[in-house]
Amino acid sequence: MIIDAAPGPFTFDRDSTALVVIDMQRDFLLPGGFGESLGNDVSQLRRTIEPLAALIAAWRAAGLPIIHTREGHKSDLSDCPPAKLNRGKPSMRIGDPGAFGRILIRGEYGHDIVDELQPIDGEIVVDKPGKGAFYATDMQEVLEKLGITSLVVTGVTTEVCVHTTVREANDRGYECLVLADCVGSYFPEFQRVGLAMIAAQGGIFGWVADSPSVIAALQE
Ligand code: TIU
Repeated sequence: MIIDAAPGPFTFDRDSTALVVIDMQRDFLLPGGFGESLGNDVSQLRRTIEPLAALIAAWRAAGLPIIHTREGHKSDLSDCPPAKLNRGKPSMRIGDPGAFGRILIRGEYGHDIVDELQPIDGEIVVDKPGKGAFYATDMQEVLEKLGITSLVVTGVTTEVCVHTTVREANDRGYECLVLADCVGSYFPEFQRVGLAMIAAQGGIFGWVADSPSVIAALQE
């Protein structure tokens, strides 16, 4: 399949490409949740839900693999370094009781994926303690087992977990296409510049396109 992308066409095969959906979790996306408590405008992230739901439906219909990730920690926070726990001065911190359970703790309601994008049986969920999907996870093993060499990357947030994951993947030899309408940042300027950084310098660590062109290619 060939996708019209920046900085040029992105080519991928059905049998070696996975869709990666990063951290579409209630704690980041729901009004009243952790993300909003940090002073963020969650509508900047919520605009990705509808196009992502359409993309996931097309990806499922094509029978290709989907990997969802969730950022979060064990209930005793033993996998959360103090440098992460103490960062900034938020009104709520990781592990504190929030509107949707303890914030970013595995097993809590807020840690799980929003209703619209819930994984179905057979889809892989990678739980990660960091921003990147490769650090301290079995992501690479999962991809190798599936014979995956290309990733179509979506989710939140563009400049944090999406960027970190794409940079980690690029360094490991994966070709990454990031879909602009399916990734979101709380900050519009970071969204724009975050995407520009990926495709600059001849695609220094990836390609950027929109989901309708991927959906059209899947349906060819
Ligand atoms: N998933 C992800 O990006 N985690 C973050 O903490 N992002 C922020 O932008 N805060």
